[in-house]
Amino acid sequence: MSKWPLDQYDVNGFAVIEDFLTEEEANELHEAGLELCKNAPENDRAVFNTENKSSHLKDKYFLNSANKIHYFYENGALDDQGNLLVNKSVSLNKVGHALHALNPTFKKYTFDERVKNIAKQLGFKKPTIPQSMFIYKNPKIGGEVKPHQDATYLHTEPISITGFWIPTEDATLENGCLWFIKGSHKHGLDNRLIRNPVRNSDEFLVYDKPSPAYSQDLFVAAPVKKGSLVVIHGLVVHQSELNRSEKSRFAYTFHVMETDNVKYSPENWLQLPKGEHFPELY
Ligand SMILES: O=C(O)CCC(=O)C(=O)O
Repeated sequence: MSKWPLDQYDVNGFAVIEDFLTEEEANELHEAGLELCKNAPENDRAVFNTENKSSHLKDKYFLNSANKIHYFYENGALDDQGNLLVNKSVSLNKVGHALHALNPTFKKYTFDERVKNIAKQLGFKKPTIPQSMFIYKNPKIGGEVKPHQDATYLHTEPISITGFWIPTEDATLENGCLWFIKGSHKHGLDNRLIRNPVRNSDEFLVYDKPSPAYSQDLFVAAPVKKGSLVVIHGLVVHQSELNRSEKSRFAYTFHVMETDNVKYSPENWLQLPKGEHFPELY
């Protein structure tokens, strides 16, 4: 069992556990990400067609992905008809959001005993897994992830969302590692993304308050080796930069959430159809 740097997590809002996966295990996850890309269905790209009421279809494709494996492309990777403008191998931004439920390899690593042990040490009593993603951050095209707190997107009362982030290749300053504002999990939640209460609006999702302009001087880089686990507090502000390098930076990530005396917000974008439940971690 990996040593768990709980003190580091409490102080900084994130913790790095090196060698969480063996080299072979990280390679297996990496291969699973490559397979997703190879098998990405061509018809799903049609939702990105702007002549075809695209933004609505695109939003629905996103909103309906809680119990599916959906494919999201990099800006500039597709034309208006959904045709590829770049090589397929570098076209994807991410795949989500039910890899942990539907894909055997991602399921195996999400529900691994080592993950359960970390969750127990974090104090989770009845945790579930609401979502998972494979993030590609492909060479030259991999987009930035703007500064955010995960609880902005997956809100619970009280806050309980916790990210588990595992790169399947070394995450470096060059290829877009994570950056954090250390200790920012102590300043509270800045804003929320919610389903738009205004019916018939073109915008399905809206922020309840504008996102703050976090100073870039506050961020520290967290380069990590492949197979490391980065545990991310739901309130810590983090980001990743554009990948301008020649190397990809694949990562598998999922979120853990408490359900014991915790309410998952019905305003969150991620909702399962009635009668379905997020899978329990233990
Ligand atoms: O993988 C990345 O570059 C960013 C991931 C992230 O910020 C998140 O999943 O909350």
